[in-house]
Amino acid sequence: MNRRGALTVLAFLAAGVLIAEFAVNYLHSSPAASVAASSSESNNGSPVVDIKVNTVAAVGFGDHPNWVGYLPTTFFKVPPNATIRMTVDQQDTPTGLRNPYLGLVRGTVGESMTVNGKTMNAIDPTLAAHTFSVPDLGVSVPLPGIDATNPKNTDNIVVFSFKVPASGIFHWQCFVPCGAGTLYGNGGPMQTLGYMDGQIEVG
Ligand SMILES: [Cu+2]
Repeated sequence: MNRRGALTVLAFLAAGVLIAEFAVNYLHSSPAASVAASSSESNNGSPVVDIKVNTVAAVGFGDHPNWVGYLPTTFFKVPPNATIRMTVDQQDTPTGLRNPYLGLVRGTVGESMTVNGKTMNAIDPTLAAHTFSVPDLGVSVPLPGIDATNPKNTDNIVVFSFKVPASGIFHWQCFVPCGAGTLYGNGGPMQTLGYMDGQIEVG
C-alpha cells in the first residue's frame, strides 16, 4: 500500500469511529424507558389507566437541563382499548397559543377537563402554558399557566380522560410555542422527543 492508500484507510477508520460515537450518543440521549401505566379499574370492560406527569419550565438534568419538558417521561405504553386518565401537574407560566382554536378541549371523555377540580371545556388561549395534543386521536387539551404574581398558584392540576384504540403508536406533542430562545419558540424542546414531544404505544 502506498502512502496515499494508507491515509485513505486511516480516514475511513476515523470516520467509522466518529459515526460509532454519534450512534452511541444518539442512543444514550434518546429516552429509553416508557411508563407502563398501572390499571386501576375498568370502564365497560376496557382498562382504565392512570398516567401522571409534571410540566416544568426546566427539566433540570440531562443534555438540556434548561429545556422545558414533561416529566418523568413522554413515552407511554398502555393496554389495548384503554381509557387513559391523565393527571398533569402543570407548573409553568403561560406562553400563549398562536392558534386560539387550540384553547378548546377536544376529544376527551365528556369533551372537558378539570382544572384544580373545576370542570372546563376551554381556556383563554393567551393563558396556555402547554397543550397535550394527540392529533391522530383528535385529542387536544390546553394546560393553563400558573399565575406568577400569585405565590400560592404554584401548580394547576389538570385531569382528563381519553380512549385509545386496539393497537398503534400515536405521536403526541405540545402546540404552545414554548421553546424559549429558539426560532419562533418552535425549536429545541418543541421538536425533541422526551421534552414537548412523545408517543403512546398501545399494545
Ligand atoms: Cu409546551
